[in-house]
Amino acid sequence: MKAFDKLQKSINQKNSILCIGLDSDLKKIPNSFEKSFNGLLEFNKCIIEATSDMAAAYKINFAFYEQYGSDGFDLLKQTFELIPNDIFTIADAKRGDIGNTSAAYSKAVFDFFKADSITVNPYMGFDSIEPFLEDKSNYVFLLALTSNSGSYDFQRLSSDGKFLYQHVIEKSTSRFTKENLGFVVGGTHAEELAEIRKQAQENCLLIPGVGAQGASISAIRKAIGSSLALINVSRAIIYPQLKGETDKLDFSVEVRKTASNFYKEMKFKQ
Ligand code: OMP
Repeated sequence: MKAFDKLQKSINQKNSILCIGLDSDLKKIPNSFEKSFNGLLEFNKCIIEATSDMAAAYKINFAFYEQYGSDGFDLLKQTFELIPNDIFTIADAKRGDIGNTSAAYSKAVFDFFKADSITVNPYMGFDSIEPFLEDKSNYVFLLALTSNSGSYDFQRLSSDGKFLYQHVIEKSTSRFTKENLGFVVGGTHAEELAEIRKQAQENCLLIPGVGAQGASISAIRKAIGSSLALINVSRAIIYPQLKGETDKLDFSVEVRKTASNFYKEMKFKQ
């Protein structure tokens, strides 16, 4: 099945645009989990089992796994395997390089990890993006306007009367189809989000920034209406506030409770 079809199916089946980010860090897992790679895998398993009926997608941030070298690489593979087959997956690897290097990155993400999609940095141009889409069933989220304060450093520089991120969207929507291309837009920029939604009406928007980075869900919802999008939440769901002595069951109950609160605000059809 094409990744784009799976994305739509996953959103429709769950009636959800909630994407849960597995930015899992050994230093931050609760004491009820062993401080080991097995413990970290169990932590991910608990989160997935507690939320898989609400999540339209899981985003796995490669950095949190790569920091552990070969153990992290194994963990990454095992984490992908824990995710039920019908749920859309995003390899948040932010790749992009000269053609043959991008082709190698693409093999790793789509053939080895079997992810449905990848985040790609567009800075090196179309020939750095195309290898990820050689197989037309893949899906790419291009960084457009990121959630961080550094997004003002380059992405908002203007040329020909437009910001750089607007050029990225305009040029890449005319080059690639909505079946293959989405954009990452930080929920912290709700005003620009509304304008980007108009510019790229049918591409899926991946919107991080809710929770730990403080973006407003209602402002995001107002900007995107009921269009195709995923709103990502990582830390605010996977590290819930636990009080006193707790066990794995308490963790899983709390993760579910927090995810349900986000889910209620992230129904696809409200
Ligand atoms: P939380 O702030 O903990 O919800 O995590 C946000 C997640 O989204 C992290 O995995 C970030 O790497 C990622 N992210 C951003 O925060 N901002 C962006 O502009 C883009 C991304 C991303 O591409 O996923």
